[in-house]
Amino acid sequence: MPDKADTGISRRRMLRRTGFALAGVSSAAPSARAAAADLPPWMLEQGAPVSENPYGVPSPFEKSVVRITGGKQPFPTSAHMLTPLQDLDGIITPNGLHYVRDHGGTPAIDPDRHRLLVHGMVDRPLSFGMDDLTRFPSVSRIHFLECSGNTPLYKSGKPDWSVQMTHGLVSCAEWTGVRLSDVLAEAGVQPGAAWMLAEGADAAALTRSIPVAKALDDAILAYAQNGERLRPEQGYPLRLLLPGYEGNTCVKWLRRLKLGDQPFQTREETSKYTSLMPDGIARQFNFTMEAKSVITRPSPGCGPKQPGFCEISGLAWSGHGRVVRVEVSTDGGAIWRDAALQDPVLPKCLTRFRLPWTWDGGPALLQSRTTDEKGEVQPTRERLLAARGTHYYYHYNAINTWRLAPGGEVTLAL
Ligand SMILES: Nc1nc2c(c(=O)[nH]1)N[C@H]1C(S)=C(S)[C@@H](COP(=O)(O)O)O[C@H]1N2
Ligand SMILES: [Mo]
Repeated sequence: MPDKADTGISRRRMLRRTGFALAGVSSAAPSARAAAADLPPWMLEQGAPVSENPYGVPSPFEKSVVRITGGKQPFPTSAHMLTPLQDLDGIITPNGLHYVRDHGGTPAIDPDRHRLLVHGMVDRPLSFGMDDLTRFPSVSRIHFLECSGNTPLYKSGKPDWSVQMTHGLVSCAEWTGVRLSDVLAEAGVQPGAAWMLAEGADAAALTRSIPVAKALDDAILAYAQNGERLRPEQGYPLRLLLPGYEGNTCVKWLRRLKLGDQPFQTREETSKYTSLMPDGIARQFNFTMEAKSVITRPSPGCGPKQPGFCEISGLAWSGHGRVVRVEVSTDGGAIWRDAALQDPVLPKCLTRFRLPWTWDGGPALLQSRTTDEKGEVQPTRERLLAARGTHYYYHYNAINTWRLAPGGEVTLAL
């Protein structure tokens, strides 16, 4: 263990290296004794009784950390609310900040009256109440959820778009529920059943066809999120969670699963959520979210205040599995350096990356590029557009560029 003097020197040296002016701080501050006597007002009276807030809320000083909407919707209940990625640390999205995408508003469902029907190509059609479902063994897993419409940058984007605007339709939570494979085993999936229809109990009755192989692999019927029951916006009391699959397949307010031998060709997989290729052919069933990353700090609205030490931090994820590498460039892609991946690094989960950097005060182009365990490397925008054209709308996963100007202002660059 280093002695006191050693620690002091190395700490001072570290602060000098990273650009913090230690001397400036101590000369402006009062002496230690005066500071101790100069008690802040919140030490001079009792604090508020916690019973005033039986369900806690964030500090009023954090009131700007909220979801925002990305723009006007054709219908008020067809809404989306974006996660403030620039304000969050680690990988977990607090429940009140999880992104929301509703096609027909958020229904108010009484859990005692909610049922899940399992029927179609099964030996025993079954109807479950919430109490029946929670009797199955539970599983808890941390996974990201991303809307396939996240990052709408195929055609264009505005320089002042924040990371919340460009990437805020991704969030990450610890989901608890029961294995769908356990519930399907109870009903008995018949041979030849290759697809499963999943239907929501909202006014939109959002409905999608899912390959049975995915349902039997890692699908969860989730009833809890970060330790508490799902929020109404996230599908209370029950949602389907398909790790790594596009958000719209993770049907909220789940009321029905029907097994069949072919896809059901619902609105959400014919008119919507298909991908128009440059040759004019629309591709259906693009389920898996590809390797993607973004720098969350610095980002628009959160530029460095002065030259010197500036940690570059962000998030990386892939629907194929684990993130194995994140590289960061500060010069628009000429030189790449490996960022540190912060534990835990889990499959189909957000991964926090960090790179220590000293900003010289000059212009910079900040980019991150991830590689997943399947070997998929996040493409440049040029490569993505060459492959998909500009009629494509969903699954934009190109390398993102933030332009840092000498004053410290950060803007989106395409
Ligand atoms: N029943 C139902 N399920 C739904 C939706 C919906 O509108 N109704 N929206 C889908 C879409 S498009 C996405 S991206 C995810 C969003 O989940 P979240 O609102 O919990 O973030 O839920 C999906 N499941
Ligand atoms: Mo979505």
